[in-house]
Amino acid sequence: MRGRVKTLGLNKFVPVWFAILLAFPAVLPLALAQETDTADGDLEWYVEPRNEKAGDIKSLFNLTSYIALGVFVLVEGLLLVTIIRWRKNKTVPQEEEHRGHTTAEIILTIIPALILLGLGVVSAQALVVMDEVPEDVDYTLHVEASQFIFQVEYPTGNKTFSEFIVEEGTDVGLTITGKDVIHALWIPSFGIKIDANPGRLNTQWFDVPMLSELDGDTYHVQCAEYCGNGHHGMVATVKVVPQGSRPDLFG
Ligand SMILES: [Cu+2]
Repeated sequence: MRGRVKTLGLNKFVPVWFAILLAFPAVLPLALAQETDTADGDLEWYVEPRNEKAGDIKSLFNLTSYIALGVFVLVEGLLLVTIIRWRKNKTVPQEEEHRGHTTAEIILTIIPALILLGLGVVSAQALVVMDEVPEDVDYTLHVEASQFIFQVEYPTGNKTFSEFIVEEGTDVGLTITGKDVIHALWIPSFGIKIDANPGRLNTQWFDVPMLSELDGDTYHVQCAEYCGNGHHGMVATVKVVPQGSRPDLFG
C-alpha cells in the first residue's frame, strides 16, 4: 500500500504503554527520597548512610540512577513520539520516510560512551578510596564467616558471635575469611560489602561516627552471598559503644 506504513496493530494498547512508562519514572524519585530508620537493627531496602563511606556509595548510586532515569525518559519519549506519529491508519508522505542517519548514529554512540566512561572513572575513584585500608586504623577486627554465623575476634583475642562491637569515633580495620563456603559480609549503614572466601584473607575498613552523631547504637549486618539453607538467617548486628567501655575487647 503506497504511502502507508504497516503496523502490528498495537496502537490500541498505547494507553497501557503510556501508563507503564509513566509509572516507572514517577516511582523512582519517590523511592530515592525514601527516608528509613534502621536504628532498631531492622533492615530497610534503602538504607540511610551512617558514615562518610556509605554516603559516598549513596551519592554514586543516586548519580547513576538519575542519569539512567534521564536516558530512560529520553529514549521512551522518542519511542512514543515515533509510535504515535507513524501509527496505523495515518498516511505518511513518502518524503518523510528515512533510512539511516549517520550523524545521529555517531552522536548516539558517542554520548552513551562518554556517560559510561564518566561513571567508570567516578566509580573507580570511589572503589580505590573504599578498598584502601588506611595505615592508621585504630584497631582491626578479624572476621571468620561460617554456616551461619560471623565470628569476630578483637585485639585482646576475645571473640563475639554475630555481633560486631565497635567504639565510637574510630576507624575500624577488617580482615575477613570464610571457614567452609563463600559468604559475604554486608553492613549497609557503614558502606561495607566484602566476600569471605575460604583460604583467602580480604581486607576492608570503615569509620564509626560518635554516638552523638548517630541515631542509635545498633545496625544491621547480613550475609550477602547465598551460602546454604540457613543463609537467610545469617544476620548479625553492629553495636557502637563509648570509647573505653569495653577493655575486655579493645584492651
Ligand atoms: Cu550467606
